[in-house]
Amino acid sequence: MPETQMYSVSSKESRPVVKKFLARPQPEGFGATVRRSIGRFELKYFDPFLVLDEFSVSAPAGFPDHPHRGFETVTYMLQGAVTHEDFEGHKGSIETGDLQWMTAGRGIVHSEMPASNGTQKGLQLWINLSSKYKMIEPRYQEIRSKDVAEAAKDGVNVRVIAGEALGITSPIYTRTPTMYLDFSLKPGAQVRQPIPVSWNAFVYILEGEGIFGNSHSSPTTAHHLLLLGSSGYGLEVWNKSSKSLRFILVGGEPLGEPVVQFGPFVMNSQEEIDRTMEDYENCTNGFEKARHWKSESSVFLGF
Ligand code: FJE
Ligand code: FE
Repeated sequence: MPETQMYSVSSKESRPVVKKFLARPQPEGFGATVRRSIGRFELKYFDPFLVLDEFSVSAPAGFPDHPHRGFETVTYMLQGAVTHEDFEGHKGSIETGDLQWMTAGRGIVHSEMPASNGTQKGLQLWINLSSKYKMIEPRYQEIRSKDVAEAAKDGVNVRVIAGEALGITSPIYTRTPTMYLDFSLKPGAQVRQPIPVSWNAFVYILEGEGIFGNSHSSPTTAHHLLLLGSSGYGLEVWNKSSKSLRFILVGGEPLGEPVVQFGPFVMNSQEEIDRTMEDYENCTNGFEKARHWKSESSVFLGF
């Protein structure tokens, strides 16, 4: 058999799971809790992904006024609602199933606080921007739950946050090429999802237990992150349990650039970080409107 044909056979197989992490709860922000899987010590960066937090927050805790520069934050609500307010007057609440795709670019200062009583839960993913886009104008893309692209087939439901699945495409524009899929599989269901070659990809399990990559492997349960290897056409998943399985599958094109991070600032060099801290301190180069701004929730809570 010619070599190319042999490779095309193996490329029909699933990407393997090469690493598995359990994300344990840790304090973050002001009295909030996150299960951080990407962005912690053992996995500082999974190009182009900087942070994946499964957050849980109840009033009066939250994430009061803070800046961002050089990347995008994607907030996807799982339960309850979060109110965001930024220094340009952009304000609103995102509720269960809603999505906010924020391109911080050269600078955003905002607060993210619980919108109601009870526990608010969601996912926040930080996606790095390439050097040529780090200083672009900030931009929001927001989608209400009812407008999220969704498809169902043979016990599989997918919500397409970014990219394409089961013939459905998300309207979200991703500056860094990204796919973000929210899958629910009924007991006995199975799915095969292509992933672009050369992209990094991971799974984070939200509910239930699933078998990923190899049908003979042992099941993985909620709050685990699975890093996928680079061989194979995509991912194959089986729900052999008696409960439904929910997980996200996220993939992105690696940037292959140096990353220098200082908290919510992510640039390519220490020099750029130093300049960013000056810009934030002096309210320049994108942080002008931070000078006289405080979010209403921070004023209300006395921050
Ligand atoms: C933070 C910088 C930040 N995880 N999950 C430093 F941007 C944040 C921050 C968040 C955050 C917000 C939401 Cl809504 C959900 C998050 C980090 O705002 F906590 C620190 N310490
Ligand atoms: Fe933020």
